[in-house]
Amino acid sequence: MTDERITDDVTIPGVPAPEAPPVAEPTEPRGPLAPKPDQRGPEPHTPTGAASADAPEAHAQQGAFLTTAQGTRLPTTDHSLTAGPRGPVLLQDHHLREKIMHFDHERIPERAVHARGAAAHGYFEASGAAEGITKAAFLRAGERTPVFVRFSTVLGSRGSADTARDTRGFATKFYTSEGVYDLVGNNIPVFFIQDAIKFPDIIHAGKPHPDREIPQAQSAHDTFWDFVSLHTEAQHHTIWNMSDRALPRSYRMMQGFGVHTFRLENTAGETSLVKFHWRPKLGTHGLTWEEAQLLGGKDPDFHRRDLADAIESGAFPQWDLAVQVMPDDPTEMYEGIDLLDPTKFVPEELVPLQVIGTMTLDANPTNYFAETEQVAFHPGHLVPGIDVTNDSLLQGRLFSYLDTQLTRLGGPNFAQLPINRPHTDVNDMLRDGMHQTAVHGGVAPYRPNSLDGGCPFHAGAADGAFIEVPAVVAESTKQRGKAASFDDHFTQVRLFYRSLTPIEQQHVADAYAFELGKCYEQAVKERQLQALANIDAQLCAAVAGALGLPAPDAEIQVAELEPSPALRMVGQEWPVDGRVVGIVADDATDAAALAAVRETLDAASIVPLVIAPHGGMLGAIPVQRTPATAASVELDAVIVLAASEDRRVRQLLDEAYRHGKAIGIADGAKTMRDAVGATPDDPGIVGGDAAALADGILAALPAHRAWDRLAAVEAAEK
Ligand code: HDD
Repeated sequence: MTDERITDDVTIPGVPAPEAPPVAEPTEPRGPLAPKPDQRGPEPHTPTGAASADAPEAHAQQGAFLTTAQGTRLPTTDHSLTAGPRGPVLLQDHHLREKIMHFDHERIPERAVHARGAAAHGYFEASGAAEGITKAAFLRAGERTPVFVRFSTVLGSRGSADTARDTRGFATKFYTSEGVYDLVGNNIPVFFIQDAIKFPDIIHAGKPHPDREIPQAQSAHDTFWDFVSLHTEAQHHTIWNMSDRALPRSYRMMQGFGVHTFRLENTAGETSLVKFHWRPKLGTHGLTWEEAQLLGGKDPDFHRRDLADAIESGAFPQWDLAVQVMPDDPTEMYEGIDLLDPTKFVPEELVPLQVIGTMTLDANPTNYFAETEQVAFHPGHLVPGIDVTNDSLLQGRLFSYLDTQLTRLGGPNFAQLPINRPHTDVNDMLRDGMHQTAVHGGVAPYRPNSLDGGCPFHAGAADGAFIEVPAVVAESTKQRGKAASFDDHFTQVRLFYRSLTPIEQQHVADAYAFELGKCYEQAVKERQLQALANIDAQLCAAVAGALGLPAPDAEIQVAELEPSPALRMVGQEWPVDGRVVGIVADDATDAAALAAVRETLDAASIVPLVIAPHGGMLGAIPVQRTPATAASVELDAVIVLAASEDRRVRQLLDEAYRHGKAIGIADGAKTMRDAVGATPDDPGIVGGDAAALADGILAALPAHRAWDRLAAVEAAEK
């Protein structure tokens, strides 16, 4: 047989084939590239329980030659087997059928919620401060535990935009020596509903309308507001969603909360009620609503790109893990707050945070599907020393997270997927089932047995067994309904709103006005205005005014609490690592000045992006963006070294000005300042030589924005 039937060149009948260009492709078989150090996955689990990076499953592909799934080498993968050069395709083409069959089944169902996410590997280091409240081994002083963290949006599909106004998931898998512990939290400390039985309902209301499947990844529609105005327990979570917390600047600049109260137990058997908090070292920062909307089009991958880029460049994001510790008494209340009600939080001023360790994310996933998509979290993945409480939202979750994986991951063996495997011995007596990959030895997967040497044995407390805290369950009557302490749906909502700074309050009012302005149903808008009247009369008046509707009076008395400054995102200064600063320059820009600005920013761990009229180089300095590819929304600040007549560059500067970003304008580029209506006295506007510009930007960035300018611009634009 010759290879006459196979041609790699497309030719036109009757026209001689052109001379083949020199071949640039590799011609010699090569082995697979060695994985880079940052491409490490969780260590594969060997039969002995020891981790080995050399195990075959560490590298999914081996050998230099293309093969079938059965390992048979292939001569080509570009041509089906046909009867003659122009004839029909033969059914016997085993390679074609295998390839297409596999492709046809590449997709799995996306998560019912939190479908869009991005993840990273890292480690958690315990300070030991938690030893007094929990016996969990991974929280002992000096313990270092591998982690995998997945951040997500809740409502959107897998392909939706990162910057939608939404709650963010913050799920952490700790591969501890005592088994996997999952802390499956959000970036908002309260939840929409008090009971898991309503979860399908709130999600049905938030997801796109079932007839036209719009809007995607948004709460600005009738069914969402219908639900939250009818189930007023949802008002608390909703006002957090209307705040800038629902528009994070970055996953790296986002808090995380365990939401529920957990019961911790120490080695002496003493228990306490605990709330978990992740505190980002870079502070908590938001986008403006306009930035978020622009990014939805310009860079829908903004958050996942930011996370991956930061880790790849070595700017490893870090969070402190902190706890609020409340006494475990039979009331399960603290200062009037029902600790079993997930629509309530405990203000930090009431119970201060105590840091118990630090998490660092230092490696990007090697393969999105294998890791980020297939990771399966579950609030019931617990380790000794951390137990659940009777929070009925949490109790329902304990069912849902296992159950959902049966559809999503196709069977009960998802714990064997590399990303989900514990980094410790597994001896579980679970057998068979779809996608079983283990070859279990022995004949007696039951106990006690006399045929496999009695193994596995029961563990006692001394062997690190997970033994439920013997919390007393009061003898009671079966019922459907909640305690009276769950009835207050407004006090903490008012507390949240009244704790914010004026500009944060303004953004909340603007968000309600936008979202309700997208609703069609008058009754829904009016019902939500009634809820706002109960929260704050001024907030209600502002939103009602924007909607052109009368502001109702409050219909209930809501208690006034001392504001909680910890709820504010504005007013502090934070490290600026990994921030992005655009530098507008051109061929006439002084090369030394440009180099000096870049170096100063680089030394402060800031990413400088040179924006020039053309790609390539400005002298010795590479250009990263042109007017066609630059966008204000990917920048935290701008330095203008060269005036530009380009409409797109001026628009970039105009947006940066309007969004309150720090702007440095060189003396020679003052026309740009005038073009966007800025004055030298505006907050966050810096002038001077190159050194002064870079220093000025470094001084302005820790506050995140020039808040006074932003407030003035937003007020003027109304
Ligand atoms: Fe949930 C996924 C967080 C209530 C049912 N949830 C999911 C994820 C996060 C949360 C971060 C994504 C995990 C990942 O990245 O794979 N969920 C929460 C928080 C809640 C909460 C903080 C309240 C405090 N969830 C909740 C309830 C139910 C669910 C009450 C059902 C009764 N959640 C699910 C789910 C998901 C999920 C359907 C979808 C995919 C998955 O679990 O693995 O089972």
